[in-house]
Amino acid sequence: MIKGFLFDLDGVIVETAIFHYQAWRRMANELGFDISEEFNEKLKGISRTESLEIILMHGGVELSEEKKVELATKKNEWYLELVSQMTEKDILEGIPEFFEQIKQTDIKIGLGSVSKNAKMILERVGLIDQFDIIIDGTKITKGKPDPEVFLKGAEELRFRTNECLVFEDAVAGIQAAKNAGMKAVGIGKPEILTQADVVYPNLEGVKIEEILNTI
Ligand code: B16
Ligand code: MG
Repeated sequence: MIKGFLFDLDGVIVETAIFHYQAWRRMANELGFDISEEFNEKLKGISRTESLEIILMHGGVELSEEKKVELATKKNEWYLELVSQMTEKDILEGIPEFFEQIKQTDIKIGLGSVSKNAKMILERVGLIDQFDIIIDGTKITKGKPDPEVFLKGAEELRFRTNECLVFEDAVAGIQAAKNAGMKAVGIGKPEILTQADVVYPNLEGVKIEEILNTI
């Protein structure tokens, strides 16, 4: 029986991927190359340091560890400037109604995000109080597709892994759920999220009962 829902943040609750992309693109441009929106797909659910490595490899740029720390810090400052404009209008379609539905059940709500900025973003958009537990980038050492983020989520909720259901928009995130032994609801396109147990474009109009009967 499913007792807990573990939500990814970026791409499921709020659309911060565009701000990550803009900040990484600015950094790449300063280094003399560009990154496409298609390339940005590969960075979804991937930690800041791992994303930087992937981008530098893509641009064929080799840098010292010191310079990498400097660039990751700069990118985060640009990202924070962009997200500081966010309001509750940036919450993705269907989320407030879906959370209302959850409140009518005994299901607990957890966050499973790789982002170190997750709490700040949830506060900005006024959703932080909806969560029973929060696992973010400050609590984990391995990014998705490693299952750590979701295993810690189950542990903090005090549920077994198979009692938790993950909501994810990233291929790496669905893999992390599977690696944790959990079923996963994909948010996005079925042709991309092939490992998800069920896929919806977003949670608008989706009934909890319908999900639980499908997976
Ligand atoms: P930060 P999620 C992930 O969030 C993003 O998808 C990914 O693009 C980002 O690099 C990562 O968080 C780290 O974010 O730089 O804020 O610590 O999808 O796991 O909610
Ligand atoms: Mg995501």
